[in-house]
Amino acid sequence: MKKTIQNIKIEVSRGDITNQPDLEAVVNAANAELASGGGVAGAIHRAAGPELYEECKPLAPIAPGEAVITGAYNLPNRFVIHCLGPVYGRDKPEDKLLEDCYRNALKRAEGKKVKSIAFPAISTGAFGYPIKEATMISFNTILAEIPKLKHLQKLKFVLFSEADLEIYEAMLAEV
Ligand code: AR6
Repeated sequence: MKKTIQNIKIEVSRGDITNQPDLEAVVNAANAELASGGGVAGAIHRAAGPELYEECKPLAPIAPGEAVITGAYNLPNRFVIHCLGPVYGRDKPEDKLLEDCYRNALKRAEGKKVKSIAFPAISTGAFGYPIKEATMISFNTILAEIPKLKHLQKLKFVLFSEADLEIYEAMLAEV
């Protein structure tokens, strides 16, 4: 599903964040050490290759809500933006920290004049954030940031499961 909002194409789609060749940057649902791991972080580090972690090491650790940008190495993109989402029930206030993730990721993208970006559903896997609440936060934050972005033309949410895709599609239909 696609929609254009204030000249930015917003798309929600089911897929793998490591297979987004048309997008300049992909966002990693990272861990504080910016290392490989499970879920998105594991997939991104495996696909990018060991050089990604070499670039990440001196930038770590990061705190919940923070984002850093690196090269993408063997991924078909130019940049990886690593965000540390909040662990639901532990990192407080979790809604504000998740907002910070999306806002800081977009700031890092803007800093490199990124024109297109893909986001996974940050914090909704291993970190346990309920998907509906997290989806609402991601949309609200992105919609609030859009007027400040001069370079971004396309933003895609890449969802791993059909159930998550349906929640994102319902949200995009509403805005
Ligand atoms: N492409 C797109 N989405 C994916 C992919 C993929 N390849 N793999 C998983 N998802 P998670 P978090 C979905 O756990 O909750 C890691 O171990 C997944 O189904 O990757 O922020 C790190 O090392 C879920 O909907 O991120 C951290 O320690 C969403 O992406 C920790 O997990 C996020 O799941 C971060 O936890």
